[in-house]
Amino acid sequence: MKAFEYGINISRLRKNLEELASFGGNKEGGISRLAFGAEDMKARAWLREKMEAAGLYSRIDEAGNVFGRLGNEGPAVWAGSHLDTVPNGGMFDGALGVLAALECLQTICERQLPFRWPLEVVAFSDEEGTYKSFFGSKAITGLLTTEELACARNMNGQALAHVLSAVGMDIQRINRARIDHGQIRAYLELHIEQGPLLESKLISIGLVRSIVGIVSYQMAFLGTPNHAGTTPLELRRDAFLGAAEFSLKVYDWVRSTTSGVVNIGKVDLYPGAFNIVPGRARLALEFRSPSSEGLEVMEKKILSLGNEISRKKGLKFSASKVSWDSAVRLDDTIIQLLQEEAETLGYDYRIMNSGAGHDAQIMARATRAGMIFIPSIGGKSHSPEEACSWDAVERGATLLLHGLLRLAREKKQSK
Ligand code: HGY
Ligand code: MN
Ligand code: MN
Repeated sequence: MKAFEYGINISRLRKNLEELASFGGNKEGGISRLAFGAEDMKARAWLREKMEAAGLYSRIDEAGNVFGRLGNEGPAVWAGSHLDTVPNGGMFDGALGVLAALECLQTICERQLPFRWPLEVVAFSDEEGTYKSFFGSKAITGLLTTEELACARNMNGQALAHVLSAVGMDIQRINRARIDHGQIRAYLELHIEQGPLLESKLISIGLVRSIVGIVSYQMAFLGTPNHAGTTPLELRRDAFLGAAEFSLKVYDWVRSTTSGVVNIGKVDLYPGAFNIVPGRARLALEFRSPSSEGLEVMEKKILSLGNEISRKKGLKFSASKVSWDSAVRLDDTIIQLLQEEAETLGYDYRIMNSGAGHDAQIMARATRAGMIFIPSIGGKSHSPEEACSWDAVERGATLLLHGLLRLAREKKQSK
């Protein structure tokens, strides 16, 4: 069969992406479809209907992951991503991987393209970490500990256990979502690049070799709240000034010394008034590195800067680890296979690393995992301005289809 006979239906995929964007869409053009919120739950129900209409068998597991299957029992080839977004995010991050996978299976089904192994679309829960990063893929692979589940909270302090029961789920049953790794033959994820590289080099496709490691911490500087008019500057123990000095020193050190990045994405001052010297400053901080050793070095230095600066300023410092996800290398045989398919299709490609986290980095611990990137316009993501061209979407989804068919037609055992 020639390459063009395998084409997906880009108008249908576009319509589905635009429809999904209405769940949680706001007036500024952004999307807030936070995990387990009302819009996320509506989107899951919508996806299940789409799956059934496409001729797939759909189900939802104990962790809220949504599946759509084509074919019978037995080890399956998976493709997907996530439906949840960051606050005020864009319409492609996650959604593209899920809906392109659905489009591929629908194409295979309606054109009756032959395959040996079943195929499965998956939409993982809470990839963005509203409560727990990679929650759904970790539940499936059995990587969530009871302790992690008990500690998982959102930025407002609401517990995961509480939100799950509000949507009819049960934290005690999450471990039932675990799937025997032998049941997953391989996993593919299509995603926007979320960075500037492909666009700047005019390259159509990225094939991912490794995914960055990510660590997040809640940190606090504690000082003394006091009157902002009467307390002399030199006698204050201002928690904000500790946090500010710490932030600048951490950024300088990371930039000058490491190959990683750091971000302080949320700062809360307490009590929070014009006329009160801040008694407490809370920071949500994450850092990333392409290597595990890099993460360890960064953790040590960042914590020691927190302690050093707080001591110097007469403050107290506390730090509590929220998550640690190591860097992973994706499967070389999958990269090779996608490379061959890209060449058949005449797509130019580049093998590259991902600075963003993805469910593929969790799935890589259970099966052969691979990722396809398409260019992000202006390199923007986690923002309402996130965009990519429909031609790029079509190329990415077509390559996904070709990759899935190769994997679903394999003769030999995968491992
Ligand atoms: O934060 C990340 O890298 C991903 O978008 N969840
Ligand atoms: Mn994201
Ligand atoms: Mn994503």
